[in-house]
Amino acid sequence: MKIDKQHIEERNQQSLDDHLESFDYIANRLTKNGIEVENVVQKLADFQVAIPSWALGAGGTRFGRFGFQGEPGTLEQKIDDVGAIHALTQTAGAISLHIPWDVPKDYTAIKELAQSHQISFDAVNSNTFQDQKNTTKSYKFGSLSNIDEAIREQAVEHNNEVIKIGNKLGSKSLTVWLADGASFPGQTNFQSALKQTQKSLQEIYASLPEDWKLFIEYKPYEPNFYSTVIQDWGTSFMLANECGEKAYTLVDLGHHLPNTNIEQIVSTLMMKGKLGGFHFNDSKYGDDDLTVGSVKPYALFLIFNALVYGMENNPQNPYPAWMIDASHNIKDPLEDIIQSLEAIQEAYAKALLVDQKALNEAQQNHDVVKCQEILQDAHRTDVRPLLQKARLQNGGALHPLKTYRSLGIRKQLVAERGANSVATGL
Ligand code: LRH
Ligand code: MN
Ligand code: MN
Repeated sequence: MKIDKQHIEERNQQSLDDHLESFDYIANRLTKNGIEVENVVQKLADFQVAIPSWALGAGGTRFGRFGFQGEPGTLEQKIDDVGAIHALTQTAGAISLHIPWDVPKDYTAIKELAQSHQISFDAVNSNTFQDQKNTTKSYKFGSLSNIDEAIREQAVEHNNEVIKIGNKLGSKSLTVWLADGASFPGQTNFQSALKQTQKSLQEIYASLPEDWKLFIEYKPYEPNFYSTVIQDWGTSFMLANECGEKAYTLVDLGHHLPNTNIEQIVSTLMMKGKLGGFHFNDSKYGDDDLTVGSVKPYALFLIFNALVYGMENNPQNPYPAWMIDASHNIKDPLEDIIQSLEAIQEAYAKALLVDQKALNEAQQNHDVVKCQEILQDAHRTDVRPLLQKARLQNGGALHPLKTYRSLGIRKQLVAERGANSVATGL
């Protein structure tokens, strides 16, 4: 399945006048305020977010899963889905694979297919939170932290294998997320679990190719409910430092206890040059993996404000790897991802509008009201015409979601794949 560029252009023509009118209005207003609009649009056009292979099908909960018709049943189909999203949004130029859910059979063919969609391979993710068919040891009581050396070795070996697979595809980073922890007090010894994890990560780090990065993800709870070995950014940061300069912390928005100040975490990590990757989603309670920006768009804006500041002021921090990490229980996954991309771009655009100089001055003067006004003024600006302009510039759709629907993409996918196809993953 491939979307014809011509069809996108035809749809764009229908609303081009409306777009130009609204773009002119906002561009004039921003220019008057000293914003270089072209510059903002270019930054938006360049901003690319990886799509995880597991977000293309229906996720489900432990209470059940409601499949979505036309789900991608193979890696090829997953790449096609990302290709469709990218064609419409021009913002999803990469896919992130989870191993062993997505082991390619024919590497050359897979790479060619991705190339034909202008998609690259972002971070590869290892999986030691589920037992695999071809393994003999169980991860029920942990993987990299396990007290049993043979289990740790199996988990390290799996990560090494994932690096090899990623290397053949052109990936440049490995993301490790561990479910390791304890569900009951006394179940594990905190110190030995952490020590073993550090040792195992150092072993994986030793197999990392020169130009690769290791991303260490943290999460406070789930699936273990009493403790998680890598529970917070501090633990991840410490482990990254123990591994070496190619190891970084990965921030997943859903992996924080309620009301955590994530923008402050972002700032600290960037100041220390250790923010490597980012997983976008939104949540009401925990790791809900909801559509980005659907619950707390202002919090997302504040996080982007910290990211923009870091990207402009912290050359010690590499350009972060962006990814959506979402799961869809009741929506068409592709529509959900399109909504997420729009929310990410919106928050980024608004953060780019923040008058950093004025904010700094207001901070120096302890003018708290002005500080808040500066942030809210940027946040209240309707930046959607800027997003449209960036997409138009790259050959995408002015209105990705409307175009997705009017082109009947889901119908085409169902016709091609059937109503009962099931995506591998969560
Ligand atoms: C864990 C997580 C991690 C996994 C993905 C499937 O909650 O965020 O990134 O790889 O979900
Ligand atoms: Mn994640
Ligand atoms: Mn998660």
